[in-house]
Amino acid sequence: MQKSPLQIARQSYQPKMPVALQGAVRLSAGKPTESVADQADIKQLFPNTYGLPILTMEPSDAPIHSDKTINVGVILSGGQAPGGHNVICGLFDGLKHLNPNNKLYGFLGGPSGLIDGKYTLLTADIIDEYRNTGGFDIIGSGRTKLEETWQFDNGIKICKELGISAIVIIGGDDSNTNACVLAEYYLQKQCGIQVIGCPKTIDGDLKNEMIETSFGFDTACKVYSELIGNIQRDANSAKKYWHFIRLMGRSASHIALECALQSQPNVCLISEEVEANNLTLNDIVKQIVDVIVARADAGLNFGTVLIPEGLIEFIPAMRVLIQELNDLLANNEEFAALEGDDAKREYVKSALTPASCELYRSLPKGIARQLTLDRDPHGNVMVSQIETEKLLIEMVGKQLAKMKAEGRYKGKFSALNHFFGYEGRCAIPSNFDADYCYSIGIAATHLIHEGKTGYMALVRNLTKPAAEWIAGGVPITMMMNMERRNGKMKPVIQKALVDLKGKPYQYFVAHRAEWADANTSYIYPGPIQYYGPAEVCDQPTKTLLLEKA
Ligand code: FBP
Repeated sequence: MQKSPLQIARQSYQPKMPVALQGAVRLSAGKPTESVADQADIKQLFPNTYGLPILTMEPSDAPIHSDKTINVGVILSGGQAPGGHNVICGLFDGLKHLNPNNKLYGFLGGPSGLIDGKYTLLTADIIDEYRNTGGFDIIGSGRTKLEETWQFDNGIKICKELGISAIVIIGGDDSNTNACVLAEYYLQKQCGIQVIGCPKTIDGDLKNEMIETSFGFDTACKVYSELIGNIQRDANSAKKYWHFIRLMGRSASHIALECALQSQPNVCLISEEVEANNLTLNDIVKQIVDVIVARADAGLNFGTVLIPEGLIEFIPAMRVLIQELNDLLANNEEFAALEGDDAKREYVKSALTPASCELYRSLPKGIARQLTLDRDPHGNVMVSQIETEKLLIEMVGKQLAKMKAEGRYKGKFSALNHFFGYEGRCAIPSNFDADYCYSIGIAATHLIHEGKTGYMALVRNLTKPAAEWIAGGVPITMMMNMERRNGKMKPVIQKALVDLKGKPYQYFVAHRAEWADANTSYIYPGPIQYYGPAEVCDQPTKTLLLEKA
């Protein structure tokens, strides 16, 4: 495989680590924990893994070598996030330090690899090829849900064949929920298989009191912010385009908010705010139009608008429409068999409630069609395929044309659309993500070695230099609550949406008027730097810095 000079150089980058993880560790246990909500239900559903203490890793003088040999299986689950390979490298190195005879197997293509018994033995040669690289291609990823007993039992069978006594699941909130269910089931069955989770997702919504950030968020936001900065510089040079930029992130607006903090665009929409203020699509259009008109009055017919990809689901009326569509289209063979967009559109219109039907009919046909595309395995509409930026351009354009005819707008509106998502998910991990992920992998090894299960590996104190980071484990049940999924109440990890009382959002609110203003206050972050001064290369996200300030 041919490599770029940067790839070659990164292969020998040694991730920075907390002092506590640099040799043997000792676990110190805190008090018993409670789930974040619905304690009685979660306790009943997880009798063996509920209430476990938080664990902290401290340096120990004991020899690191252990006579016990362990075989571990690792799974990458869900969307790619920069740093996943380093979690696996940390796991591999951690296991080999404990005992060179320890083995690490990778289950192929995500959770389905465990169910179908598809795996590979990860050797030093393979691992070395993937150190500090982006992507999940070392073993592949997938979105199969691990939730059925027969799947868990297949897992036991393959683990017994390979002598695997621990499974590490690297995933987001849904995958770690499944990790917890699996840990509980394996304890009940007393089959001797531990399950450890690791916090992954570029979306940044797997965070809480103990998990400061999910890995991948840092790199992905830096990539998008670089691109936004480049576009802003172009906009400020040509002075003729409005750029509407949709950013990945499924539900929460953490990515859009972080990119706004890094690049200071003229407008950034925050879905959580839209929901809290019960805004309609027309309200949102008005917000954007007001900024465009004010800038046009100052002779500036250009600018940037950031749009979180989940926006559409946070507009209350749209949420109702999407929910009706989810219910209508779930396993609907009649709909699937219909030929052509028009027949499908008529079918949908005839089944919706009057209010949703009116909204559906008011949408541009392309967007309405995108709302009826296939759902993901969790039954969610795939927001990454809904071109909200085009919808907004069309609606804003119409409103401006109307205002022009009435003499209320004298500018020129020429808009371009962009969607940044896949560009950032497999980028070469920033130093932050490379270091953080490697430490997560090492921490997971120690949790396994100490016989723990139902825990998520954690590394915190992340705004301090890596040497001062604190490693440990948090019981996954602690992050859980009950939520309605597919019509049933289920135990799930609570998703972290943007906190409207939190410091990152408050900072944004305090500055957005000046960013919208005629005086351009763009920031151009430039590309991620891997070598150079720490203030350029090792900075965590603005979100993390503000949260910890
Ligand atoms: P995870 O939650 O699995 O980490 O995935 C996040 C994400 O990148 C979202 O931001 C996006 O909406 C979705 O995955 C896209 O999914 P897919 O990769 O299936 O197109």
